[in-house]
Amino acid sequence: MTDTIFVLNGPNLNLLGLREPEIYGSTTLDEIAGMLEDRARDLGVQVDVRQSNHEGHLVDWLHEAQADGVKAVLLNAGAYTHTSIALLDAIRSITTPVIEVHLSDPAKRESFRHHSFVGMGAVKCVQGLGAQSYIVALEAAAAL
Ligand code: CA2
Repeated sequence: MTDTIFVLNGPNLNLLGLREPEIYGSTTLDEIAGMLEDRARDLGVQVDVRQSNHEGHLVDWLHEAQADGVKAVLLNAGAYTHTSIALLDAIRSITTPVIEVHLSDPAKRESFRHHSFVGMGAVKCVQGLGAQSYIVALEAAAAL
């Protein structure tokens, strides 16, 4: 059966392409989903792209990734990256590998973005490449 990769997106990422394009680019989340589906087809995997503004949904989806036996999770947890011990606990509670993704490079931004709880549990981080961060992360996930 074809391997599935979850692509989970956190708060405010539904606004991608509509606000702050100087930071996050002008590509919408739907367009990123389309780019991921195209690349996934070439890589022989399938993607399931989701977004929520609610921390608990992201926790539930991480548990679902384990229960469904998905190959890997790409996680752009948005600002929860920097605040959420619940997400770190969820990542640590599953054996599914999680790859952290960011459009911007948080290390080059405000100091409150420098710490990542997600990064404490993730196997890898891809950041600072705009929408391309997701593609590079998908390629890494498919190769796991
Ligand atoms: O660079 C990233 O991908 C971030 O995860 C984006 C988060 C930010 O809190 C992280 O530090 C880095 C913010 C996502 C907000 O998305 C928006 C999109 C369009 C307009 C406004 C916000």
